[in-house]
Amino acid sequence: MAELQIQDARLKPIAERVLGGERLSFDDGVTLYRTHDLLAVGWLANYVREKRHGNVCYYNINRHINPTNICVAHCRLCAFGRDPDAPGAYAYALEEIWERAAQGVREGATEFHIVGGLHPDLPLDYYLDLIRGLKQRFPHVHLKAFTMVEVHYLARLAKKSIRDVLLALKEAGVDSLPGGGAEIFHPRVRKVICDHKTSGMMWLEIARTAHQLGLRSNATMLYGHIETEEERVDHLLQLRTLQDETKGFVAFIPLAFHPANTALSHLPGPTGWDDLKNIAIARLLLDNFEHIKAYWIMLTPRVAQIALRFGADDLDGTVIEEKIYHDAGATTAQFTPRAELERLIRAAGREPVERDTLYRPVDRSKLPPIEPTAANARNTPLVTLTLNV
Ligand code: V47
Repeated sequence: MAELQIQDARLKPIAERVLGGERLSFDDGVTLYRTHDLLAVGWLANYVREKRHGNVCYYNINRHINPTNICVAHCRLCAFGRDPDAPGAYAYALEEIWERAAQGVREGATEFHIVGGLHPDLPLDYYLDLIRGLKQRFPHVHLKAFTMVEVHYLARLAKKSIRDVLLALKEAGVDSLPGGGAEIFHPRVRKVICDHKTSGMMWLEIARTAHQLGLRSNATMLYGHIETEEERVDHLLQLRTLQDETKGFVAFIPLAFHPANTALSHLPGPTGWDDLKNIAIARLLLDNFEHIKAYWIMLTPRVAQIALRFGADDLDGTVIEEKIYHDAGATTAQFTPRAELERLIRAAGREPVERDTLYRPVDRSKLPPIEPTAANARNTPLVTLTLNV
């Protein structure tokens, strides 16, 4: 590995701690965010990344399913949620979700990533039936479903405890939870960007409960809006503390804010510099997280590829039909074929490994064959049924 060159002297003691395998502090985190010596920060993050994962870069074949975009939360950060009578509002019938899922399976999906709006009328049973139906039809596919925020809302609607809702979801077939809804934990920020949403404390408490019940989860941080550097570090260290306790987080995903079509559209959004900084600092502060994901949908494939030398070891998946960022003006594709993900990874000098949701290498010989025509089928329009519940 090339020698580390530090231009900002404040990074020297931090570099010594990283190279000595010591944990970084809150102040170290703030210094890392404040420095302009991005190459030194990236070098250190890459050092940690290569120590853990060598040259491997993971990706998966997955399909996003968003059962509904009807949402009562009205988060200012979001362009996806709609009022029930707003143009473009939808709630899929279960049959339609299963049909979309079948398409995903034909395309080789090993994971369904299922998140949606907080619908005022869809009962817990709709979600349990959705999951049971998927598990019954596609038992080999991992169901990564419902954020802590959705779990909280479902518990309130069903007048059940968080624990009981998580247990019911697990029993129905949920295998793990995605990392969304974390945003920035600090109440000052939440009050502005998502004031009606589950609090940061509650998000962490639901993650703790899920982990205690044997449901692993991811964690995210939404950056590039109104948050300060201190609030980012606080967010990361709260995740680190919980991970010390439960060891339940699988991967951390920094999410770049896309302002278009949101109530915060006057904000400029993060730059490429912020993107690489957030990947690298996550890798350095989250010493108890195994995986840092460069989510290409948010970062663009080009920045995500560079992130593979700044601390990230995963590009996420083929995705298919991403709605949340595309409603917020993302111009990336909604789908990247497996061959293209592998090409991006190889071009960055890394070795692609197809993984499942829990980062076990996928043995394709044990799975149904990927249909050669499936990539074209993604454009087949599906009839959207509106539910009356
Ligand atoms: O929680 C919403 C974010 C998240 C916007 O667990 C926005 O593997 C940017 O969590 N601009 C949902 N971001 C997505 C998510 C995720 C994605 C990929 C993988 C995983 C995983 C999780 O999207 C929300 C919110 O933080 N979001 N609106 C927006 N305008």
